[in-house]
Amino acid sequence: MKIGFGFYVQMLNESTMRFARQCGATHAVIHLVDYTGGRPARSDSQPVGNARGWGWAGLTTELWGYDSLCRIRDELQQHGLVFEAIENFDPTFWYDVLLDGPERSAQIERLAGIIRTLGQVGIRVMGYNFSLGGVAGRTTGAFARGEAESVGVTEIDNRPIPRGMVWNMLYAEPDSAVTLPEISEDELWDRYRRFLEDLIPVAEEAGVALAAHPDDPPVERMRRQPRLIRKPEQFEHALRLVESPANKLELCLGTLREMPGSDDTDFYAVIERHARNNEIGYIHLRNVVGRAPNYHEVFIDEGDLDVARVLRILEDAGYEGVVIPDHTPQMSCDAPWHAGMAYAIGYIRGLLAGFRS
Ligand SMILES: [Mn+2]
Repeated sequence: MKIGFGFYVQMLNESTMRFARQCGATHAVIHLVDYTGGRPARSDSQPVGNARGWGWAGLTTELWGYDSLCRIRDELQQHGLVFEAIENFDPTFWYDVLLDGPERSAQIERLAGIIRTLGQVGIRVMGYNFSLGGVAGRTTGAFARGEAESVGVTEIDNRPIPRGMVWNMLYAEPDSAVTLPEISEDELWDRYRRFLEDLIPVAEEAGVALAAHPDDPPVERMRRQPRLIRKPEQFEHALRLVESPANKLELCLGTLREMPGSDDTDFYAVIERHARNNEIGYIHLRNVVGRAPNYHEVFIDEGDLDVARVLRILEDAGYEGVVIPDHTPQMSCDAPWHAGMAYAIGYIRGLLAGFRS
C-alpha cells in the first residue's frame, strides 16, 4: 500500500507539499472544496459549522479546469507526490443531482465533464459522498489523549435543511421558511442508483474510479433526511447497484468503526473482503471511541480500531492503493494540525516497516 496525504484546498502550497513528503507520503488526495465557506475560520481544523452549515460552496470552482489541475499535478510532482485523487464534488456542481431538482441533467453533464478531465490529467480516483445532510452534527472538544482537541458527535441533528443548503453547505441564500421535504431511504437509494448509472460508464471510459465515502456520522437519519451507507453491508449494496471496476469505495475506517451494531468481526471482515476484491479507491484511516450517535475521534494509537491489525489485513490482501490519515486530533504546539498528521503518518509507517522487515 502507499501512504497518502490529504490536502485541504488552503494547503496547496510548497510548504505543505514539502511537509507531506517529509512525513514520508508519496501520494496526495486533494480537497478542492473550501470547507471554510468564506467564514473566518482556521483552515486546518475540522469544520463543525453553524446554522449556515460550513458556509458558501462554489468558492473555488476555477480550480477544477484542465489547466489548473495540470498545474497542481505538476507542482505535487516536483515535490515527489502523485496526484492520486480529488475528494468531494463541490455542492454547486451537483445539488440537483442530490435533490433530484430541475438542473439535474445539466449537472450530470457537468460531473461527466469533470470526470473526463480527471482522466486526461491522470488523476485515478474521484471520491464523493452522496448525502443530503453531509457531515453534520459534529462538535469540538478535548476528546483525545492529553485533552487534545478533536471532533465528535453526541446527538442527532434533527433541524430540517433549509432550501439553498445541501451537504451542509450553501448553494443559494438559505430560506429557513422553506425546508427540504423529508424523503424516504428508498427514494435516496434511487437517486444514487441513477447517479451511478449515468456516471460509471463515463468514469470507466475515462479510466477514473468513483469512490463512495460512507455517511459520517453513520446514523439512520440526520437533519430529517435518510443516509445511505451507514451499515457495513451497505458498502456491498452500493457496489452492486452498478457493477464495474470504476465503482469503488472511499473506505473510511473511522466511519466504519462508528457504525452502530457492527462488531469487530464485521469490521475486519469488511476491510479484508473489499481489499481482496479490489473494490477500494482509497482508504481513510483514523481512530474513534464509541458508536454513532455518540462517539469521538482520537489519536491513531488509542480508540476502538486495532490499526496494526488493519494494516496487516491490507498487506496480506495485497492492497496496492493509498491510505491517508483522514483527520487527527490537534496537538498542543505551534503547529497543531501538522503535528497530528506527522504523528499519524509516522505511526502508520512504523507499523508497515515492522511488518516488512
Ligand atoms: Mn472519512
